[in-house]
Amino acid sequence: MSRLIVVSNRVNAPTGKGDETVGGLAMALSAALREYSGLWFGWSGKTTEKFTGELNVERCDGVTVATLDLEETDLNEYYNGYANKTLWPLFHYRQDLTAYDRSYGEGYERVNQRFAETLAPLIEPDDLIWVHDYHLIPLARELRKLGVKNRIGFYLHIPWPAHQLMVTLPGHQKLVQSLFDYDLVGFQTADYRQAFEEYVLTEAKGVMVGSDLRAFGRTVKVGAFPIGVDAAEFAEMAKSERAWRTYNVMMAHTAFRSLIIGVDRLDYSKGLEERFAGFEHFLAHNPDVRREVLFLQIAPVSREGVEAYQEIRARLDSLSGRINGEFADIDWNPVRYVNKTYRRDELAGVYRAARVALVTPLRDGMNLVAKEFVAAQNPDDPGVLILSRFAGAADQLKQALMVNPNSPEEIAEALKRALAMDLSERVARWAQMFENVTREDVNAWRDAYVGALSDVRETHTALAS
Ligand code: GDG
Repeated sequence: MSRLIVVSNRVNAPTGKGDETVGGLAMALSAALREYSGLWFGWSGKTTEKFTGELNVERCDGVTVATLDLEETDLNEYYNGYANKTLWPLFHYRQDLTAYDRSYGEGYERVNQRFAETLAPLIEPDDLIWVHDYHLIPLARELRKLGVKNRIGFYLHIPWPAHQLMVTLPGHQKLVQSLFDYDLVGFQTADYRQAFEEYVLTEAKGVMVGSDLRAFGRTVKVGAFPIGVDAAEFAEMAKSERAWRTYNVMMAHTAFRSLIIGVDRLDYSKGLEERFAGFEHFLAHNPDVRREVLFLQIAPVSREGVEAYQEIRARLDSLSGRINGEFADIDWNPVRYVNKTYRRDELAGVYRAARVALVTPLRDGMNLVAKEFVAAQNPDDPGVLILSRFAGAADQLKQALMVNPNSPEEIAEALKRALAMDLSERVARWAQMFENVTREDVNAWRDAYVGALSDVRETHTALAS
């Protein structure tokens, strides 16, 4: 069996001690690496004064990780710059927040070269290379320049934007062309794959060759591979001692009220302000039941180096304060808004204690929280998922109460319906979603992707000769 090399911007290998606070993606990638013994390569999260290309190699819970340090300028131009101020907002349909700065683009190219130069000597002839996410789109091109002929796959965790949005990016042709140095390009959903195909067919005069795409003189396989969670592990974790403890704390604090929860990185794509507005609308229009609920929003801060994130944090502070100011009583606060990060088993307990989950991103590649919530429910008394139609997960979790996250009325209406839903309907909806998250779990995702990449015949060798 070929070795697998996973490349991602950050390497967040779990310690295996059960005290994980890393996200679902990190768990998914380390599961993949344990299965196909291999290597996880990426940025260490540390900066150095002068880039040396020196590798830090260690073993973490059965996974070999190799990381490199980057310069402060790299961090500003590549990570905070092009990745998080240009591609992230644009691909999440926030053209208003998208910064087009030449130095960001240059830093992005430079760091991708640095990744390639450091990684290339570690690659053995039969290795499969799996590159993750928008930070590293040009990596295959840089590796090919260095003579790497291995099968290389790319997986995009975030949405691929509509054609008319993509063309607003200066240098979009070059960026898209670099995806044709991969053998396989994977998306979360069929919609995103189609958006990519539409760009290639219209903008790059590409053609479909069977289910492959041909453009820029190369052929690439494209596919939709919806990411999953480790549903079995999550369901187990929800019954763990620590999860029970958290569950009991939650139950005691809600004092027989219905708990509504949201769990998201503090990011403008997650629709937090709109969600708060939806909850406020619910409180304002349902005076008879409003004291029976408590909304807990867990939102660990992220990307604090980017102004848009500082701004949304300030706005949410004031919004939660305003809602509490308006509706709270001496013995009850409707909103509990927390910026702390919790352990995964504690989160599982919180999910299980919740009657309703509000997962209402404005755009989201997939959204793992929706799937984790489903996996953690008590089968005899499951909670209700309210889901944005703009989350990739909406494609699979069709029994959720679907909402347009831009409409406070729809969110409020769905909340009312969820809180009143009888047990038999809750069980029926949940059971189908649970079947889906269990069948299309993280292992199925990994096997489908790695299987498709392994099946690619040596196209680059063939084309080069
Ligand atoms: C990208 C795409 C796509 C959150 N708070 C805590 C915590 N989390 C964990 C959740 C979940 C993960 O973080 C967040 O996953 P998402 O899917 O919502 O989102 P992104 O971080 O935006 O990730 C997304 C994903 O990649 C995978 O392809 O679904 O669309 O944007 O696992 O549980 N984890 C812990 N403590 C917290 O307080 N331990």
